[in-house]
Amino acid sequence: MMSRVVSQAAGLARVLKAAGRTLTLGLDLKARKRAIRYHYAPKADIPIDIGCVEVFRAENFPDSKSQPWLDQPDALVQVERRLARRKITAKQAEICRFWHEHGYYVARGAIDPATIDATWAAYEDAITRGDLILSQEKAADDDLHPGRSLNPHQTVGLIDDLLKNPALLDFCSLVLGRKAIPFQTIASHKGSQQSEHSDSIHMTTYPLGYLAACWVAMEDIHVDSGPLVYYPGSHRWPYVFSHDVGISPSDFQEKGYAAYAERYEPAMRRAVEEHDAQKQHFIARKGDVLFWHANLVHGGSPRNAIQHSRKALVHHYFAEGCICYHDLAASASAVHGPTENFPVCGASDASVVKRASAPA
Ligand SMILES: O=C(O)CCC(=O)C(=O)O
Ligand SMILES: [Fe+2]
Repeated sequence: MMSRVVSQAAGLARVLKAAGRTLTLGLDLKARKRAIRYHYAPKADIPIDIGCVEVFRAENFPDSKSQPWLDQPDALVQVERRLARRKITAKQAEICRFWHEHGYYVARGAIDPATIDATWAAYEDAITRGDLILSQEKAADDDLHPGRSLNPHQTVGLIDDLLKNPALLDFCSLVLGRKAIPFQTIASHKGSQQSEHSDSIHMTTYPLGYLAACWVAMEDIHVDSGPLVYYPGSHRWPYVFSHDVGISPSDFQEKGYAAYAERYEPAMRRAVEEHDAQKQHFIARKGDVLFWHANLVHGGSPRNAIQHSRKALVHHYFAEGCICYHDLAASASAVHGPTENFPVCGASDASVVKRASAPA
């Protein structure tokens, strides 16, 4: 017990030394560690003190040029350099080139059918036991499939295992250029028919672009079930945030997702038209995985035949070390822990830019 405390203290001392800053008083040991780990975006060219951010909205962060490596103008040169130095394999180089150009990647048969079946059976068991309660979210009177479940990995161990599957984590770490941290899961029995969007308005990072997602087909996906759709290359379009479409934090507090449907969704439909973008449908076999970039525009296509299920698990991963927040709700992400555990504004070292954000 004593040696654990000593080694915890030694570990903390090392973290502090490396970070070169003093402790924030008033936090318990665990909270202090967490606060330090997520204190600011250390790789950002303009670091931010998370404790100074009053309103977590994209317009309140500086225009950092610290993009993920595959978003940088010389990404292809960097890929060749890493390949030549044997830091990545020929297959990884191919993935990286494709990601840079198109903002997504399809890994056929990435997860074996036995794992898929066992994971889905565990999910169904949790529903049958009443450990997970799904709302109906009926799309029509004859829609018999249940609605989605948010974060089922917190209840179902096998979903948590799949979220942390090394092949998925390694892929995301490769394309993000930093260690991928599992954040959120969504399980669905049926097509979402969700309007086109970029995940960056829901799961935002500072600096931008440090999110990756994947969609795991938990069965063979029928073409009429409302497959996932995506627009190759749309990750290069300008990011669209709440501020850009006139949604203020109070609009979202008062109207919730109605404000998003009124302003953001039409803006994204316009963007798709203006870019004359080519829509792709993810017609997957069980175990196929589609990975996408933080800003790739995607959604759920119409369910042409309501009787078809469309079983899937979606995972979202953040890159370690960035600030993660929900632009729409103007709130910090749960990966940082409770906001009351954030360091007080100004507790970081002197090189951190202190930026008090103006409430919108
Ligand atoms: O499954 C879908 O249809 C859409 C899922 C999605 O957009 C997401 O989880 O980010
Ligand atoms: Fe999404």
